[in-house]
Amino acid sequence: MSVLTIETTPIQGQKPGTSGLRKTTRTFMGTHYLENFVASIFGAIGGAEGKTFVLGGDGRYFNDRAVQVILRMAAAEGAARVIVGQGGILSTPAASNLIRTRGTDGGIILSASHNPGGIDADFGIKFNGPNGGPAPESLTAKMHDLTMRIIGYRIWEGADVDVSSLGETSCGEMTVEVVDPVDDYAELMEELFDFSALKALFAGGFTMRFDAMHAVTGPYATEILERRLGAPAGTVMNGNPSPDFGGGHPDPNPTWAKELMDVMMGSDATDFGAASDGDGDRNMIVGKGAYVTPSDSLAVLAANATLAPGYANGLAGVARSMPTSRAVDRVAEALGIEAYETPTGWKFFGNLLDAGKVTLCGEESAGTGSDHVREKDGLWAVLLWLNILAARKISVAEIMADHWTSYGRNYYSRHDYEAVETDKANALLERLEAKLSDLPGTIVQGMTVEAADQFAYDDPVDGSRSEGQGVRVMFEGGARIVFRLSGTGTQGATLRVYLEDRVEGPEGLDRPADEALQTIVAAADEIAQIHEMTGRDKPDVTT
Ligand code: VG1
Ligand code: CO
Repeated sequence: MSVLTIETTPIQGQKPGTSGLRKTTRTFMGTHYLENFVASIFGAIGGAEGKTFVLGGDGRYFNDRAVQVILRMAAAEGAARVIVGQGGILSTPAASNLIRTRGTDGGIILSASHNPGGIDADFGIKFNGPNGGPAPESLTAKMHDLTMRIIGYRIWEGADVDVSSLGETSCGEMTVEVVDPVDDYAELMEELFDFSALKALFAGGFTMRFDAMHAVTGPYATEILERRLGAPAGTVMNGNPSPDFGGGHPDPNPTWAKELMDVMMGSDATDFGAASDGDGDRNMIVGKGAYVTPSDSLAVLAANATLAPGYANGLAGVARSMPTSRAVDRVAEALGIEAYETPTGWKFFGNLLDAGKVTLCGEESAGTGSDHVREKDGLWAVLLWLNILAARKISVAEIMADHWTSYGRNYYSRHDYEAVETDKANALLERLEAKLSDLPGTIVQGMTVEAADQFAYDDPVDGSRSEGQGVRVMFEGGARIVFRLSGTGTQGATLRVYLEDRVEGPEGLDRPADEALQTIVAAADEIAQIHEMTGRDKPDVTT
């Protein structure tokens, strides 16, 4: 048994996007594909020698093989120890937590998150640093640069490592420690939330459904909701993870979590409904007959966070990604705390969290989280909602109505045009950028454009600048449209159009969102000529 040096050549396109490197599973299974990227991760962080890493993934097809390759490459590079979730499984927030609590040099997470899994679907890999958060752009750029120059990589030649039993084993001279994927994470949740109040809530007959969508949160939700909090068996639905997520699309939104939506909008609705995605970092919140948009959820959590023990001392500040609605800004204003606006992707929250500038963060794409880890966290959001419901003893619909009465409402929707030809999508955005300076002052669908720009972010902590993060068109009165291209897709381009309108109240706070946003939708098409430029009549997914 020995370390082998394998010759390789650069593979085009190994450029991490919004959240790591995401490609079709077959692409990852291609010769040297995974290996080249892993070698470039190790290269970008200055080598693996003597270091300790966390390793795990969402259990999708190829997770098990990738774990074996990465263990053998880490061993060949001289890593001291790799902490692996049993069976190669770790949810993204649980991996972030382990990186932090064990003080490791970082971790490798295998997931394409909300993208479908299977041999004909998607796979992904990302590196998180010692703070538990996704590698910043400067580091992912270094990885990409190394993939363009790679000539070889090292790998330990040996049998597969048994990651199915807890405890220590080895791979070459490297220690492999197999841990329970759920334990440490569940402990952390017990520290943040009032578990005795939550137990009492369920004991009092409160009902909920948690849709794990056949993905990684199944075991986490079953342990926490059913075992530790005493929710009845069956509270967790689709709780058995499978490598292709039961053939579904593990994206918790009304389109893909239709099974749960049907329950919650029907006569058998429970008091509370929630779902999470492939790797457990997203959440969908729905009450009896009341869907909560992620942007509103973030605002409600910020307004009520002090009801949970972990946040009883108040929030340092909040942050949201630029396309996320500005509902949370109103809460921050009322609380007298700072609200930061960052580009899309959790990696931009890391510095703000590390510097203690913010406590809660969120994105319109169903991601919410706090400074307890450095990733968004699906179950955490569900538990914070439960904690709030237990304390306030009113329904989700009542919480929303009360929130809008206090802060006004930001009607919000996102329209996705998927697998658009890349040329057409680029042309649409280029055309839009070219006319940005002419837009202010013009009237579109009866609304006056106040400002229009291409969003750039200057990180207040490290001074780095990220440009080209999406086109914003702001109207007088608080409406806004954002256009950007997805950085997580694997087929063509996905155009995301984010639509927002602001109503101060007290009138007009309880309209259906699609109806309330009709003018904004028409304005978006008029400004970007989506129909002409893409040939699409309507979006593929509306959330
Ligand atoms: C999408 C979302 C973004 C999220 C990212 C990763 O990115 O819009 O808010 O951070 O997915 O989420 P994009 O570039 O496709 O718009 V996850 O749960 O897929 O890691
Ligand atoms: Co995810």
